[in-house]
Amino acid sequence: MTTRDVFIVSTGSANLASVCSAVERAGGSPIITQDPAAVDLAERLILPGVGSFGAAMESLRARGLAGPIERRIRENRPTLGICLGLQVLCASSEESPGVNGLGIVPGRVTRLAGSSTLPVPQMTWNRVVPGEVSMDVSPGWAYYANSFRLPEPPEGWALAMTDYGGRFVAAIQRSRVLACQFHPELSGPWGIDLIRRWMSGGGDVSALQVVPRAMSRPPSRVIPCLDVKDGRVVKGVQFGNLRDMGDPATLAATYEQQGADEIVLLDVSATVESRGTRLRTVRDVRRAISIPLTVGGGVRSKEDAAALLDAGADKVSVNTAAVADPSLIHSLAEVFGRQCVVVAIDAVRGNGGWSVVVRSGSTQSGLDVVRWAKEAESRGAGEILLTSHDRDGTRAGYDLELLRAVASQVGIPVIASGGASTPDHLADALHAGASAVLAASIFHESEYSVGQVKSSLAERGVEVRP
Ligand code: 0VR
Repeated sequence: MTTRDVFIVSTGSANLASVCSAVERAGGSPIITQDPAAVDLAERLILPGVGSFGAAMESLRARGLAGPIERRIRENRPTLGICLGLQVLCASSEESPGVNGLGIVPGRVTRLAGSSTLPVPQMTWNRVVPGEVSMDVSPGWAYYANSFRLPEPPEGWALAMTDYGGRFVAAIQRSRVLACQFHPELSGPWGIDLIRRWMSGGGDVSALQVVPRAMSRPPSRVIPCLDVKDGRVVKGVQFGNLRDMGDPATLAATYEQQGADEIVLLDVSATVESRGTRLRTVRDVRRAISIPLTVGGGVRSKEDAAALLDAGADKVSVNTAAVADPSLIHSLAEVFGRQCVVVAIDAVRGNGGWSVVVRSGSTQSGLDVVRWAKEAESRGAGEILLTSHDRDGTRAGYDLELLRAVASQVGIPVIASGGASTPDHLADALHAGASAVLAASIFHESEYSVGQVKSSLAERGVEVRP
């Protein structure tokens, strides 16, 4: 075992490729395992987790992993829990009544309250503020994807807090055991540095005496979209006349450096044969960035989703297949957790409202957009990616009435898409109720960098991650 090995518990449905990529960027050698002996002996262990509390605990117990994990944590051996990996250390969770957690941290995980301005799941960046006792977590911005959290800090642990309609535990640390509710592997360089400090035995991070600023509305996210056809980024107008715009991994890395909060990769290749190309593209983009990656286009089943998550996606987007079989939404949310499931809806105006089009805008579904968005939420969607087909690529701005109509009816984040060409367009969409703004042309044509757009948004009173 070299001193750079980091063992990662395979929980079956976690975003393992993202965790492996982050460990490599932090200078470690990731090794995925579900062997109880390896979990027992590992010098360093990461326990990632997406999905439900009950399913995770059932899986850990069924595979004989709960005991070795509990033992090494009680011995304070280097262990990093991520998201659900923090929650399973607790006694229980509202998410899965009757299921016992590992019980190392007293306390019950409860559901985020949310509000009209704070959608649940929390799918955005938020401030992390360490407490008085020094720990590997420094003050900064972290990416969250959670509907549940530990509200009360446990005794005897160093502590960092976040506020999302009320304070909750962002991270806890005791000796070399660190557990984060946020995703350090998706929190850019700040998150990689945190993983590096944890791997090396801790760094000199100054503790802070402040409490997190109360958050009444999460920062808005700016999300560049890479429409990819046969391994190349393309761009068209109303989904047609596609032009080559460059290499996906190169563009994604550029956008992350400019301050992008997430990347959406949309496979618009027509043929099924291109699915292999798609996985290679996802792996290349995953290796190039350490912010959340959503992949869509042609996702028709749990197997398609699992392949994309294994290749490096953190979320999958379903569009045509969900209209054809709405039960797909629930089955994806059940296996991967709703924070992994984005329902993409392409809308065209008509008859005083909007109707859903599928197959890249070529086919009318007969569904009303607002009703379909509400049904998608009720079936387990974590987010809605709402594209105006009429506005796509036209640079005429988002369809603001469409955004207001949907965002006022659902409690999950709505991502605006289609038509942006100026920072004002993005500000208008966010003021219309979108939680995030997706754009392609404005960035691919290099008229504005992501950083310039975010600066303009801040000047217009929109809270963004700096
Ligand atoms: P912009 O208006 O350039 O910001 O476009 C944003 C967004 O609408 C597009 O990136 C994307 O949703 C367009 N979608 C599809 C497609 C493009 C080509 C072929 C198919 C599709 O099926 O969504």
